[in-house]
Order: sequence, then C-alpha cells, then structure tokens
Amino acid sequence: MIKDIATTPYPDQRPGTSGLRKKVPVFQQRFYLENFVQSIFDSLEGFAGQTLVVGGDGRFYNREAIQKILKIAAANGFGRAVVGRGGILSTPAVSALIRSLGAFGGVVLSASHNPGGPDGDFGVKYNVANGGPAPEKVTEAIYARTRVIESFRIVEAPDVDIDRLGEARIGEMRVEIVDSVANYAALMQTLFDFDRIRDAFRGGFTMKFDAMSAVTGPYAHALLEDMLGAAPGTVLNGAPLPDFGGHHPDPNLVHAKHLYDLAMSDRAPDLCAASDGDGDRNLIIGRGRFVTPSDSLAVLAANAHLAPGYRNGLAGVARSMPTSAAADRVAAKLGIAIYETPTGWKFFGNLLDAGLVTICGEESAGTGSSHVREKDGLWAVLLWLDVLAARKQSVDAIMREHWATYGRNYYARHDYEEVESDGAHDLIRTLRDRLPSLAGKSFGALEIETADDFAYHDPVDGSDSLHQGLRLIFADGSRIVYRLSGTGTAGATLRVYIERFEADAGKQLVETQTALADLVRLSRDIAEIERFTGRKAPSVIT
Ligand code: VG1
Ligand code: CO
Repeated sequence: MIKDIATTPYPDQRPGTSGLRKKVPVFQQRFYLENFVQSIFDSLEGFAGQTLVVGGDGRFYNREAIQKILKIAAANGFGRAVVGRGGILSTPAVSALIRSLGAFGGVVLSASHNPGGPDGDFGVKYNVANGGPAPEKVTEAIYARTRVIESFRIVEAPDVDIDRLGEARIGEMRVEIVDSVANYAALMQTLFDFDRIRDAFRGGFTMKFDAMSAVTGPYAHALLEDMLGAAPGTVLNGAPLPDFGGHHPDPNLVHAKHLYDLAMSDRAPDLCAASDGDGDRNLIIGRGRFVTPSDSLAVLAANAHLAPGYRNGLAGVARSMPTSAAADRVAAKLGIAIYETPTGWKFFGNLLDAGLVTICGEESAGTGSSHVREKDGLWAVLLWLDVLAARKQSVDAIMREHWATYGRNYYARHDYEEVESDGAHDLIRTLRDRLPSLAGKSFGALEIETADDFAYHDPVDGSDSLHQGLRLIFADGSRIVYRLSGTGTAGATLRVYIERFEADAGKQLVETQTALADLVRLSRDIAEIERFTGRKAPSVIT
C-alpha cells in the first residue's frame, strides 16, 4: 500500500562536492532521509517502470537507509531496483552496474573516507544514467525541492532480505539482490591483461592491499587473490565493518601510515596500495617510493597504452584544478588535450560522455577512466599492476624515469580541518578581494604572475561554475591554491594546495617538504591563515 506522508523541510540538505554528507544522528532525524530521497525523485522525470541501482559502503545506517530508499522508490514508480548483496556496492561498482544494466540512475550511500559508526558520517548521492554523479543543475534542483517539500510517498511493506541473492517485490517494484563483485570484476577483465599480472605474481611479485575495513575488501579478495593469484594475506582488513574498525578509511599518509612505514622498511613488498570507504580512491606506494596522486595520474596517462583496454591510446586527459600539472606535461608530449575542471568527479562526466577524455584524476587520490563515471580505486591499482608487469621495473624506477622525461612537479596539500566556519569564510573572502592587488607582486624570488578565482566553463553543456578556488600562479609555474572543502560535516576545512615544477634532473630527488618550504611559508603568510583560523600548522599533510 502506498502512503503519502506529510513532512516539513530541513534547511540544510544542499549536496556538496559529492552528495549530501552529515553526521549519522542528523540523518536519523525524523524523515530527514525520506525528505532528501523524495526530493531526488521529485527532481527527475521519466523513471516510471525504470531501473534504480542501490548500494553503499556498508557503513552504519546503510541497511536501514536501503530499506527506506527501496520503499520510497517503489512508491514513486520505479519498476526495478538492483541492490548489492548485504547492501554492499562500491561507488565505482554502482557506476558500472548503472551502465551495464542501462539503469535510469542509482543511489550511492557513503560518506567516502569519513569515519563511520553511530556518531560518524553518512551520505547519500544520486547518480544519473551515464553512471556518474548528478551534475550541478540536478543537485541544485534537488536542494531547491528539499526547501519546500511537504510530503513523501512510501510503500508500507516488510523489509526485503538483502542478504540473499535473488528476487523480491515491494508493491509493484521488483527488487533484485545481486552479487556485489561479479559485474565489476568482469569489467576489469576487459581492461587489463590478467594473464600478465598473474605471471608477475607467480614470478614472485609481492603486494599488500589495505581495504581499511571498508567496501573494497570483497572486491580485492576476488580480484587480487582469487583471480590474479596474489598470495593469501595480500588483502589486509578485507571485511567491511559498519564502523571501519573505528578508523578513518582514508588512504593517505596519515590514516594509512602503517602501509607507508611498511613500504619504506626492509620488509617492503613490491607494491603497497589501499582504497577508501567507498572504493573510489587509491593509494600507491612502491618499495621506498610514495607516488603522489597527481604523479600517479601522469604516470598512468603516459603508460595506459600498455594495458589492453587503452591499447589505442587516450582521447585526452582531465584533472581537477588543484591537481598538479604533471599530467599536462604528459598530454603535451602525447599531443592530446588536457582539461582543467573544478574539484569533484561530477565535472568529468560530460568530457567522458563526449569522448573528449579517457583518463581523469584528482589530487585527492582519485583516478579513473571512461570505463565508468566515477573515480575507481581498484581500477587504478590494477592499471598500476598491469604497467608494472609490462615494464618489469619497480615503482621507484618508473617514477625516476618519468621525472627525468617530463620534469617533476613537487606537490603537497595542507588541510586545516574543522576550523571555525566564519573564520575560514572570512579568510577566503579577504583573499578574494585582494587578488587584483596580488598579481605582479614579488615575494623574495617568487613573483605572482596571475591571481584569480577559478571559474569553469563546461565545453560540452556550456554551463558555468564560479568560485571554485583561489589561485596564485607564479612566474615559474609554481602555484598555491586555496579552497574550502565541500565534503566535511563539522566546521570548515581549508585546503591549501602547493606545487613547484623542477625540470633539472639533478634536483628531482629532494624531500617534498624541503622542496616546497618557501612556498609553504608564503601560503601561510599571504592568506594570514593563523589570524583567520587560529592554526599555526595544518592538521593533515598529503
Ligand atoms: C574531496 C576532494 C575531492 C573529491 C571529493 C569526493 O572534496 O578534495 O577531490 O572529489 O572529496 O571524494 P572536498 O570538497 O572536501 O575538497 V570521495 O572519495 O570523498 O567521494
Ligand atoms: Co571515496
């Protein structure tokens, strides 16, 4: 039976960089989730009888949310829902399923790398028919709807057993519970030379992959250990837990420090890798060599043709604006286009759909390609494995060669997390007002050539996105970029991105913090970070 239930709007349901993210208790407020989901459906047209994919990273509240979403989807007229067993689907697996089923869209339940549990974070994101996150005009329509919503529709029915493969019904809607991994694993087999990678493992190649007690565990066990023959025990923390074992499932040098320490030790395997809560990010560390995500994008762009799925080369490359320009140098050499987009994967969708680019990446550990419309953690690991197997060199050797060929973009991101919101906004506003006076100014040997507020004009749909980060670009190509996070759930997070190019092969093996020291100092002084945030130093450096 379909019920129409009266509700009142919540004022805070504006999707950020990647969906709506809030603390679990916020989502548990009466009708909070229902309002948002009904607002999603109210902003869409033409889904009667169509398919909706639903899944999440298994964090606390995933199961309850799925039951509610299924009942609301049924009441709104979807014909079929496809759900990963146990409610588990990684973000790239949702994207792949939407595409291979020809689904109308999908709902991804995740707050990505943010901690989970009863007091942790939860998130809801809507993906469209191309498999990618809804573009801004859709997310803004959803938000507008949440401000005026008066009721939602829901089927009154018992919960569906999401742990058993097979079919069920809610009202008129069919519900299919599918294997979380199979479709995704099949897609990976079309892209990479599994025989070659298997040979490498057989020949003694060693790796550790840390699933961080999050969604990629089942995928990594199946792909790396079962299909590719990596030694049992290659996958660490491979069971998804609702609270990720109490950790941040964030594959960076702070939350995956144990992996970094292992890679730098004399017990180091050939490759250490990790992924985040929802499986779209990746961390790559070779024996004795950490690869920054920006460099990883550049190396993968330069070597992708070695993998069968990219044998014919790349149409183009796209990177988010704060990502280093290392990929630009590869694109220039390959004679292909490079696009610079705002932060967030939703901006790559149009470029991928139009066939303008094949590989995309963000400095925040996200890399992906035209195979789906999300960044994809295990895909990046598999492409690295395939490149390593093809080139038969170490990660370190490949990086050194890459820098010698293209030059090195030293890069770091400094995060000032959970600072007071007013101060952070004041900092940005003040700096934005000063931009015109900063251009042409010199600080020691560093001269600012351009200072602007990044705006993006989408070449495919003609839309404009303003205020996407403040850029200080120096005469030697160095950059400092400032922006506020759009995924945090407490206070504000200031992100400062610092980059310097080094063409001289003799100066390419300096420690990153040393190489960037002058720019780091300047980044704090120019924006008066301490005055506005009360912080002398960042909380996380990646
Ligand atoms: C961050 C990253 C951005 C990424 C986004 C979602 O956004 O900087 O590059 O696309 O997270 O990734 P922000 O607005 O906090 O800087 V995920 O793995 O959290 O879905
Ligand atoms: Co993620």
